[in-house]
This record gives sequence, structure tokens and C-alpha cells, in this order.
Amino acid sequence: MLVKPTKTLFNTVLATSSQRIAACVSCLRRWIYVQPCTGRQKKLPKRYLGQPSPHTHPHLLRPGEVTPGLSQTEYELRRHRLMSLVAAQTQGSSSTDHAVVLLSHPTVYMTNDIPFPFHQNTDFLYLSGCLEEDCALVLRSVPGVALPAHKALLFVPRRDPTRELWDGPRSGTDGAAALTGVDDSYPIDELTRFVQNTKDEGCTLWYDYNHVSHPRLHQDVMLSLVEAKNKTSNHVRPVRSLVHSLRVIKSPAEIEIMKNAGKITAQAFINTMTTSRSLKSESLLYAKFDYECRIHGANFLAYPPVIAGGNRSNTLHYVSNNQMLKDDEMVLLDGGCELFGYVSDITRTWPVNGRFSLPQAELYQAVLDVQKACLGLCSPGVSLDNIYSLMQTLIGQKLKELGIVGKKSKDHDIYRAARQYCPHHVGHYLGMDVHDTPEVSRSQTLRPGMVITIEPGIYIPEDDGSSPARYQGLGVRIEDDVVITESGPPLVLSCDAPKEIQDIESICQQ
Ligand SMILES: [Mn+2]
Repeated sequence: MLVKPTKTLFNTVLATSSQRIAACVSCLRRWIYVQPCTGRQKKLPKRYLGQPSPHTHPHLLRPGEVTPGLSQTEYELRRHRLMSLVAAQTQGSSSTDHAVVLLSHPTVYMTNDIPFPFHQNTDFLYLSGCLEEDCALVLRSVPGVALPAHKALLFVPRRDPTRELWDGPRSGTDGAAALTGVDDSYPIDELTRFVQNTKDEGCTLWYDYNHVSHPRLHQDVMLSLVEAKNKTSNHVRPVRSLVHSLRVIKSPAEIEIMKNAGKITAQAFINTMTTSRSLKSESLLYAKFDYECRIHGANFLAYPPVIAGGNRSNTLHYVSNNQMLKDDEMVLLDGGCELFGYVSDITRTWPVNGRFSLPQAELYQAVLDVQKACLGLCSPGVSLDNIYSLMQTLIGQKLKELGIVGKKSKDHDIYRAARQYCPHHVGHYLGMDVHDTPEVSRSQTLRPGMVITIEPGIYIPEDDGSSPARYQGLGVRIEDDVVITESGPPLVLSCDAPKEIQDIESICQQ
């Protein structure tokens, strides 16, 4: 229902086709307050949008879903929870007027006018479900109504037949609002006016000016607002840590997608292992793994995979993947896929010829024992840092058993050796990003619904003079993706990827 605004509210009327948009932009707060029409009630256009919709991609989305597997209600709940956190952060303060602003990513160019495949800003995506570039999400408090009540406004690129001829269809304001279920949506070029109004009203701005996701929109639109904080009663506060504290706990719908991402990746590992005896180069295994992920439904690989034969497995972020594999070497593959905005991250190490040599098996079993012990610790109340401590202790013991550190070494020498032969942490949070929610400390205790990786490794470079010659040049990492459950053992999303020596050997022999 439209309530006719008074003349004073219409101080600026924009040249848009409908009175509704003209009114909204010129007097955003008051107008939205009386505007009961929500995106949820808007009819989804049948035409192609700037992203898949239930109409155009019924094989991916069910009615009511914004992105595959995630409903309008889920996205609305996320925004509601964020505004509850904003309310909790400002409890007791006189400020009741809040605007949360998140920007999308821009198109990034590989060369001249050739773009990289677009990847959305995950914080923006988490709250909006919008997969277009050059957008902004604004969550605005409602005058006279306490948080978490708010209006969700999406600013999107205008429809433009000339650009759409080249880049494909855009959602436009009507399509974006109807698909995502936000309260209303506006052309992105009207963000400037919104920002000006907000500045004049002296509200608290929740915006990550230290983590700029869209440099041009930041420079042209947001910067003036951030800089105004010194001259006016505006306050600017970061919102990223609040968003990450929500993102770190996954909903059942998110876990469902991550289960599928884990299954796809695990199957890709199996199919890649079976071919390593014939495809004896890193680049061929790369192609095989990529193919297997995509053909089973993944959108693309979540990150450049590490496919490292022999001594190259000791370079933790080796991504050249261009060397030949020798028959008697092991190969380490650290790879994962992205499925509908969620990722997997799995590592396995196996012998190229399908049979572990004795030294390879000894080192591999040592890492596997440590990995299983760490998995056993994945339960509520324990932190990633706690598991890391356990990993270091256990790796120290294994190094002693393998004779890599002397039997009579002192504790601090063993500790130093553990750090030397495994220079990385035991794991990280996993979700929309591979290294997910970096604002959440790894000292936080785990809670049900968190997803983490457990990935101990032992790396012995070929020029490491202080270890037995039989282990030199070997590097092993084993990584699983784990959901923390209420009680009982954790749910291992990557459990289909073999990791027992016997299972790996029998799969490689197939
Ligand atoms: Mn990882």
C-alpha cells in the first residue's frame, strides 16, 4: 500500500519512471517507514536476471530460493540477526539511528576489457544473496522503532540494453528486489543521494572502510561519508567482525550445501587417484581434478590447487603444477571446489605408482595418526588453537619415533622441531571462503555448526641434512573438513576421500 507523502518529503523528485522510486530516494527514511510493500511480495519477473532465478534455472533453484539451497527467509534471518548484534553493540548509547552499508565486488579485468570470472564479496553475498557486480546493500533502522527492525535496501546497476548486449542480462531494481526479498531496491547511481541524506541525519554508519570491497564506489560515494565523521555527529564503526561472528556458525541449509561440496571433491580425489599411474604430470592431474569437480556439479575450483610431486610438496603454497611426476614419488593434492557459494578444502598425499615405499608409509602413517587424534578433539568447548597445541605435541612425538629428532632431545628442541617440520596451523574455519571468517579468532571455543579443517603435515625438504636420508624429500599433509556437532563425533564432510594406506593403495591400483 502506498501512502502519499506530503510535499515537503518530495524535495527532490528524480527522473524515474515510477513515483514510488522517486519518492523513496528523495526522502528515504520516512517514505520507507510507511511503505509496506516488500520484495518478498513482488512478483518475480519471468525474464533472465543478472543471476539464476527459480524461473530461468529451475534445475538449480526451487521457488522462494535466492541462491541454490538458500531461501529468502534464510537471508532475511541473517539480516535480522546482524541488526540484533548492532543493537547489542550500541546498548545504552543514545544513538538509535543506524545504517549498515556493504558493497559488492567490482568486475576485475584480466587484461583490457577481458574480465576475470566474477566472484562476489562473501560478506555482501551472505546478507543479500545478490550475485551482481557494482551493488550495495543498506540496512537502515526505522525511526521510532527499535532494532533489530530495519529496512533492507539493495542498490543495483540500472538495466542497460547496450551493456546487456555484451555482458548479459541484469536483474534491474524490480528483478533484484523480487528475487532476494529485500524491502526495496534502487539504481546504484542513487546511492550517492542516500549517503548524503544519511550524512545530514547524523546516524551511526556501520561500514568497513578498512576493508574496501569496491574501490570505485568507496572512493566516489562512501569516502565522503567516512570522512564526515570528524566534522559531524556521525560515527563510523566496522561491521565485518559482526558479520563473521554470524557466518562462522552454519545453518542446516548451509551444511547441506557443504556436504555436497565435500562429496563432489572426495569423488574427484578418488577419480584423480585412479589415474595417477597413467597421467604422470602435475598439470594432467590438475586438469583431471578440475574436470571431476565440475562434471559432478561444482561451479569451479575454490582456489588454485596445490599438485606437488616429490620434494615440491614441501613448498606449502606450490601452485605451478607444471612438473612431471616420477614413479617412485608421492604426490600431494590440496584442492577443493565451490558449490553455490560454499567451498571444500581437502588434501591427500599418495604414491604416484600406487604403492607406498617403506619410508613413505612410515611418514604417512605418522601424519595420519596425528590427524585422527586431532579429529577426535573436534567438539564444542575446544578451540582450533587447543587442537594446534595437541598437533604440535603429537608431531614432536612422531619425529622422535621416526628418528628425525634425537631420542634424548629436550622438550624445547622437540617443540622447535615440530614447528620446523610443520610450520602451519592445524586448520582454519571453512565456509563461503576457504580461509573463512578471519575476524573470528582461532582461540574461540568451537560451537555446533562451525566448520573447520584439520590438516596436519610433516615436511622434510630434500636438503634437510639433519633428518635420516630415507625421509628427505618427502612431504605429507592430510586434510579433512569437519562440522562440529552438538554431541558425539564431528561430521567429516570429506570422509569419502580415502586416507588409510590400504584404501589408497587399492584405489590407486584400480
Ligand atoms: Mn586448508
